[in-house]
Amino acid sequence: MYTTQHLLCTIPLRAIAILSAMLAGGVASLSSAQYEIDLSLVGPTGYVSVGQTVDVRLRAKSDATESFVGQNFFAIDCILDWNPKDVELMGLTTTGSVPLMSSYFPSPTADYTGINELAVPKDGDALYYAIANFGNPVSTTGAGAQVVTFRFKIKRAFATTQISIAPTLTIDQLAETAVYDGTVPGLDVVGDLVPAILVQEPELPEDLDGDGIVGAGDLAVVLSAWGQPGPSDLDGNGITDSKDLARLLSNWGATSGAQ
Ligand SMILES: [Ca+2]
Ligand SMILES: [Ca+2]
Ligand SMILES: [Ca+2]
Repeated sequence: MYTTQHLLCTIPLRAIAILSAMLAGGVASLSSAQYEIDLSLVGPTGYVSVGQTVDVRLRAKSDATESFVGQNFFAIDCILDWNPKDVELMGLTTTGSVPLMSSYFPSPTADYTGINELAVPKDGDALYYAIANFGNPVSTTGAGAQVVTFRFKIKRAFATTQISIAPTLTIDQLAETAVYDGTVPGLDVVGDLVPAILVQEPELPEDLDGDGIVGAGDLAVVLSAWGQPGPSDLDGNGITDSKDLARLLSNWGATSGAQ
């Protein structure tokens, strides 16, 4: 009969995490885990532009409100989902991230789910694995932990595009986004999945209603948002005011390719 120690010596760590998760299925209600770990993709706060390479950080944060308790993770399986016409996945970097034993896209030959069709997947979905150093799970309390940074290149013009984390995906076999805690048997403690939204500067910012021409519809938007922040704050001084009205009037009748 195999002892636990024997198993640890002969089974890859990845398999231990999966085995632990399988074992957890029957005893989840007995677990002491109280908190989930939310995964967020965090992109640039400003506008992106065609040809630019942007960093999208994967962050893991315990949903505990107190900073002195929370949840650790031992391993993360993360399914990325994006529009391959809008952006191209270029790879990942661990610079600035928490220390991990492994942080990678499983190679196409090792990825039994079939999600990773290339070493750096290009078709709009990718499977990423993070594994903590053995015996040293990662704390996600307080501000949370930066797990890894994905690099994307902006391929074409768009208003917005979303890079998200899919809860599940089936190509060859069912894959699930999961966060394994460090306990034995391990539990999946994944919580909310938060996407990154990339935004490009509009070709014609004064066309607030998006009909392709600066006109009465846009004037109505400015007047209805008077004194407030938002897209109608064209000069970015924090409120919609006479400066924005002047800018709109000076572009009256201008058209964009959207018309
Ligand atoms: Ca893929
Ligand atoms: Ca308009
Ligand atoms: Ca303004």
